[in-house]
Amino acid sequence: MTADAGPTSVDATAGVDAIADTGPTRADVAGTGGPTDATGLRRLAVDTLDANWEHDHTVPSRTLYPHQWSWDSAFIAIGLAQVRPDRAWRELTSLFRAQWADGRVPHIVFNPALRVGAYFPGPEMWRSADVPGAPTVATSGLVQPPVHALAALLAYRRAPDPTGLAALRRLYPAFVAQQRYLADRRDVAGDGLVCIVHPWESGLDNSPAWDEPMAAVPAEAAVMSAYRRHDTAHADAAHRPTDLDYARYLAIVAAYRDQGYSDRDLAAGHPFLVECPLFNAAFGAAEHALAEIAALVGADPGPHRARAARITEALLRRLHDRGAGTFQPRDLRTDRLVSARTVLGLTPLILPDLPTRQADALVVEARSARFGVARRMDRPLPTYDRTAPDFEPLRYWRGPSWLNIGWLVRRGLLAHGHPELAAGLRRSMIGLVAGAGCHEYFHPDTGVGLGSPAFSWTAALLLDLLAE
Ligand code: 9WN
Repeated sequence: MTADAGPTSVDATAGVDAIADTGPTRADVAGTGGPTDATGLRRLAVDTLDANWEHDHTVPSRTLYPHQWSWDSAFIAIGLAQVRPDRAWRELTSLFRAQWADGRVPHIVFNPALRVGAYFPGPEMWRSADVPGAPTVATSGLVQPPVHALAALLAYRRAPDPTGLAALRRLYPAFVAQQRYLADRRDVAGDGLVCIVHPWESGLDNSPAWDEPMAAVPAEAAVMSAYRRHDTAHADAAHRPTDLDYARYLAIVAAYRDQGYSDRDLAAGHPFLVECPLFNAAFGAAEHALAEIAALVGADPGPHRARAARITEALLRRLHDRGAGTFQPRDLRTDRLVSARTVLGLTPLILPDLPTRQADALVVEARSARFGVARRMDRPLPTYDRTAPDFEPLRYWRGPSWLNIGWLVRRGLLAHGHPELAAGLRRSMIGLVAGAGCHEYFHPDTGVGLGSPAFSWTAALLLDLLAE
């Protein structure tokens, strides 16, 4: 198959029970655009990952995102571990080769072989070469949720051989440095949580969660006339962030870059400072994973367990909204929790030490009409409260369903004793790909495929779901 040439769309969230519940048997998926059985789905996923493999990493999409992305590589490694374990380790190794001297893992590692303009904003905007401690290869200066240690642990569990153990040994100090960077340099409020300095760091770029903090970032949509956006040449502009969003994204990048990406004095004037529940849940989950990796590689798990407990405690203290029964981002510029109910709030469920009371409240939120998680889901999990007046079923992270988010929430449901809900979510996610192919995201009502039709983490996480 050719990259970005997957099937387009159609409804098929029902009828995958045979695949979802009993493994690789024929499923009765009526009138779909994707394969109809587990073997076909697995083939599609492997073909997608193979087509997107680029010398030492996997691009998220050949057209929209032709470089290496940080949290994509983590999700991708989880799937690769099943079918191409050597590539799973190369994926993580190439990403961490671009780690900065301060420990930050950049959210984009640019492929120097690609032409200028292959992605916007490219290396000319980030200018990482000007920063002492940045690697030789050009990168962005931002980070993304630290899901890499968890991914490495899960990859190793799928392929527990000497090569994997050697890779864990090599990567362990890099994961520790990644966590140390976040703990030491990004705890802007001094409360034990990580602060993100750009919506791109959340991975859910234009989530309604960022509307309040973004409204305070001074920028005019008109500045975009000076640039050529790459994304809208490959995807419908109505499904992407707006020009005003992009103008603000660029203004925040410029502010951070012009300080040399130094994290000193952020509180004094950086235009976007937010504590995100997903980012911090990943930060805590990383310490849990590192405790297990430490035990495997002969290091001390104790400090990781202690840090994990402190992160969960800080999340509860700072981001838990008791009235709403969910977690909300905190805007550090106003010191207030944002009010939009997004799927970000459900993700602390991945923390195994989240107390039962708060975990139960999250399950209530997940099952509510806002998110619709059920044993038999009639619609996929949306990224935003589907009852909200500004729910947008087509626009990126403002409604559509994404597999990485469903995959995280499903892990959380399993961790907190809800196997039937986890099974319902899994069936719904497999149904999305059976219906539309390995799309980047999906319409949260119809399951129609949106964005890139050959998206790597969809393929990788599908493999993981099929193997369960
Ligand atoms: C900006 C690569 C990345 C994902 C993000 C997703 C999107 C980039 C973009 O694509 O972001 O980083 O250009 O829109 O929001 O989660 O890592 O797949």
